Amino acid sequence: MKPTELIWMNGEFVKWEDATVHVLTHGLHYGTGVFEGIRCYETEQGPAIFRHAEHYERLERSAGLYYMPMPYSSEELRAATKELISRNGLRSCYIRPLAFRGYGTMGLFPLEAPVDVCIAVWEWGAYLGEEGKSNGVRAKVSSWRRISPDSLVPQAKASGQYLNSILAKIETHKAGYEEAILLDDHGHVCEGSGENVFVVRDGVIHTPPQTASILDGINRRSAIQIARDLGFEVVERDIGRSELYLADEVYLTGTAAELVPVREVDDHPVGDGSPGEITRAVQDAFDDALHGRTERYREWLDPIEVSARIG
Ligand code: PPE
Repeated sequence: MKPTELIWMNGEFVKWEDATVHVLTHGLHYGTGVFEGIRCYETEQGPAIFRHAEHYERLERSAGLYYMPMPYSSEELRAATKELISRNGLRSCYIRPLAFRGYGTMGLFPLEAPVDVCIAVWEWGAYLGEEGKSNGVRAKVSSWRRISPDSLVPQAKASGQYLNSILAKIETHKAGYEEAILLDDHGHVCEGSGENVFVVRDGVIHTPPQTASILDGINRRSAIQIARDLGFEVVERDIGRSELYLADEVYLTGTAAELVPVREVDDHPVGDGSPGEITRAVQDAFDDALHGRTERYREWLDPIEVSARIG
């Protein structure tokens, strides 16, 4: 990764190389952290952050689900994010806020451990590759099931929960695929290792419902609205594994990945093995929304005002 100059840490702007923690940080041992992934895009109005407020609202909710009081409000964190992007001189970037149980107590009772918050920003290109974004990725259904709501909180974006995604990612990578699709504990299609999933059959777009242990993706919601605005029918329902093989089109959405077509699942070509028409239509409209090219979705972008911009 390419370092930037500054990182925001507990209210201060510190040098990238000085943003360090003690080895006995609680979150490092037990995964007691919550985080977000957000993107800032270069638009005609200058740099603008996509669905900024929604991401910080989800961070606060994730923290609450793990009984972690946030020492800063969402408004303070949004202001800090904008200032951080400006001070680093970035026009577009990935934004990673993290709140975690800090140094001071060990053991599984975390409520007395301090909560530290940091925000880092850096340039992050196509998560699943430029080639994947244009021509689609090859995916494999992982043997690892997505974390069940009996054991963890699928709707929380919590650090420790990502060990599940990481096992799935490693398994599929070693098998020679670019992305993992996880089933939920009932065997229904759930999501990618870091993306929500959409399946197109007979002109209708389907995506797993909230009850399928998904992360309630902000891009999932945006892509649903965009597809409906384009006139497509979008249905939230349980999806069987074999429907991935019989689908006309499959695509993934996420902040890091944006919208990525899937061209093969378990070595079965999806449709004719190249991104289909509906995927392309939604992907193009989604890309326009991200970059502020559509009036209708401009309210989803939070521009970095001139006053917050330095240099
Ligand atoms: N499911 C999971 C498990 C997930 O991690 C993400 C985002 C999504 C769905 C899509 O959510 P949203 O970004 O709100 O549309 N994954 C983040 C982390 C990726 C990483 O490698 O780190 C992201 O895309 O930023």
